[in-house]
Amino acid sequence: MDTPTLTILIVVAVVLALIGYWALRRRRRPVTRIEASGRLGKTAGVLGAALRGAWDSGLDDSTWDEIEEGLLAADVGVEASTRVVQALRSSKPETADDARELLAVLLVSELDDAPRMLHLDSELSTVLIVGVNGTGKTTTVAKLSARLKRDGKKVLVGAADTFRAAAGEQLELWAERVGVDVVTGQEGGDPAAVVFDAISAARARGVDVVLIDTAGRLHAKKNLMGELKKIHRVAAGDGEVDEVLLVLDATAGQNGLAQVREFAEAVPLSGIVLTKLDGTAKGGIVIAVENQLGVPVKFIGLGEGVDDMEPFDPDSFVGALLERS
Ligand SMILES: Nc1nc2c(ncn2[C@@H]2O[C@H](COP(=O)(O)OP(=O)(O)O)[C@@H](O)[C@H]2O)c(=O)[nH]1
Ligand SMILES: [Mg+2]
Repeated sequence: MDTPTLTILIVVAVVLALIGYWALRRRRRPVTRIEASGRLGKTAGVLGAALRGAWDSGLDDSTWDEIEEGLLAADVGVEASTRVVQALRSSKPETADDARELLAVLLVSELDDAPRMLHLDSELSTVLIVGVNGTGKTTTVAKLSARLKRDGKKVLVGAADTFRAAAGEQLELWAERVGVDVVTGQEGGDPAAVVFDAISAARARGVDVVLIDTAGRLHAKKNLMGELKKIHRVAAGDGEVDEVLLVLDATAGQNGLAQVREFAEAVPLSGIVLTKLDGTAKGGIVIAVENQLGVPVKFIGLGEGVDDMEPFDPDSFVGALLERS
């Protein structure tokens, strides 16, 4: 064999090997795997269980109705559920296994493909945590600071929920437990002033990331939104706020979604932290949230402890929903 032929053969062999390796890797990412499934609590396997009857009776009209009902019951939302079932149906899968695999693909494709990591590239990065009272903002600040600290970042938290003294104390307690600096204000004081102080302190101490906890009382809505805008302005300084994360309680379902539209109008959201997924069987809300707010879910809350938060991964999450117990 002459040299050019040999070269071509080697190149072809390498390309084939690469394609094979790639295909194997794709196959090895089974949609039914999730490390977090144990922690997802009631949500894990919720669709798998609801749909067991649908698959087992063979694929006919009632199957598609049952799937749609299952998706709606899991809080996926009407629009996305209809879209997914229509696509599934019109693709005419021949076996229940094919249909289940396609359902997973369709559900994942309903989710945002925007990057889900935090963008904290500034010399001093600022993260604003906003959302309705009781959704888990303060806990999320604690969880995020623990995670960032683990990544080697120097973190400072600012308690800009000055509405209740207890809110500042709660954050102080967390900060102490996690081992990060905290700046608090006077009860009833101007929250934007706390933000200013927190950022000044962070700059002076060579901090990498400042996390700002805010108040979320909805009964003073107008006031709250004005306050948030001011907080955002102060946090941005001459630049921009690196991340504005909306904390949303998964157990509040579609109602919770309706409540947060005003937040999205008041400040430019960059991500969502969906909390309390351990306490609901309606994990499909992730899909409704992204569909309706157009902002990626970056983290999911899976408990009250400081380590009970994970980055959101669409493949493994959908896999866990569809798990068959
Ligand atoms: N089960 C569960 N509880 C959570 C989660 N996140 C927060 N909580 C609880 O929800 C309650 C309100 O949390 P908090 O951080 O004070 O909410 P905030 O008012 O938005 O600051 C507390 O009892 C938290 O322990 C979560 O992911 N799972
Ligand atoms: Mg709070």
